Amino acid sequence: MDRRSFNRRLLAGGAVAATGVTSLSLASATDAASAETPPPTAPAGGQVRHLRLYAEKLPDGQMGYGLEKGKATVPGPLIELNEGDTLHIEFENTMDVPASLHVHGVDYDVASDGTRANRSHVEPGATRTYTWRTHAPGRRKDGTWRAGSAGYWHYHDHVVGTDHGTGGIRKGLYGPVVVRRKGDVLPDKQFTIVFNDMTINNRPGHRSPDFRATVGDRVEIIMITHGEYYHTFHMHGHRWADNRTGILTGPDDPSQVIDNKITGPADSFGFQIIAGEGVGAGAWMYHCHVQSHSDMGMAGLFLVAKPDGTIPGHDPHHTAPPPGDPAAPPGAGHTAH
Ligand SMILES: [Cu+2]
Repeated sequence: MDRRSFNRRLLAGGAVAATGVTSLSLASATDAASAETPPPTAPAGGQVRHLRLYAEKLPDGQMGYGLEKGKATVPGPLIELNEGDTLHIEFENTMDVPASLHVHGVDYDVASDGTRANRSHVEPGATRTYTWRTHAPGRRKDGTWRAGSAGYWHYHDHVVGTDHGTGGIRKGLYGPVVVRRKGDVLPDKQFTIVFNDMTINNRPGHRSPDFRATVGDRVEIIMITHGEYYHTFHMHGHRWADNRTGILTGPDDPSQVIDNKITGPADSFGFQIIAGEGVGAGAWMYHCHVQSHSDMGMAGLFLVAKPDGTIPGHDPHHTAPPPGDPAAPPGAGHTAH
């Protein structure tokens, strides 16, 4: 992937975080609609990349990461790498409390750990460069197999509130990381869903984000859990393989096919589905399947439209937040898509 498309995908991730939907697509609309042509795949890694990331206080009292000043979102921007890539992140803490950037899954020196324990946090107004490295799988000299970095990972603050970042995570300082292996199938659309305490993406109960796609789109879900509770992530009408990519590698892949997965704090996984495959367009629920949690509002909609844009049986006003609801940022409501 060249630098330009890398940046575009980063920005696409930001759009997902901000509005719960993105209209950007890697493949053309006809590719997405047919699912008959081979999808594009990830190239080999090995690039050195640079990124600026800001930690900011948001107007509603939450905190977020953003690629530009004043553009922080919850979740933070999607950061994508290919195995072998190195990413230097110039991280600026614009807040009035110390903060950090701590990542799961990739390789980093202790200076990029993002904790007070090794003084790799960032004081208010200061900047620090964090370096993440990734590697392809391979055989060690002792003959054992070393896993590659590819996977669905995440980053978060490790400093705000406590030395574990409990306050920062609670307020929204977290985001997704995807590391791909050469040949991994690339999606048309990507959505990040974070169960954080009893919220989805820090939205209050019954105001969870909806995600929108068209029948045939290859949709990637990046699912992360934070906070105090265990949850089960369930999607209606769609299934995935419980393996690294969520896609079966062939008829003999022994991975279990599931539509529900238990997930606890700091877990992350991802998968790709073909929107509406075998089931058609509609307002498909996704939710935590712990019954009291879904009853308290940990549920949203995967809105799969027909090619003409209509969603059978879906009344966009039925579940919309009340007018003037301060919990619904502009553009984030059910009817704003
Ligand atoms: Cu739950």
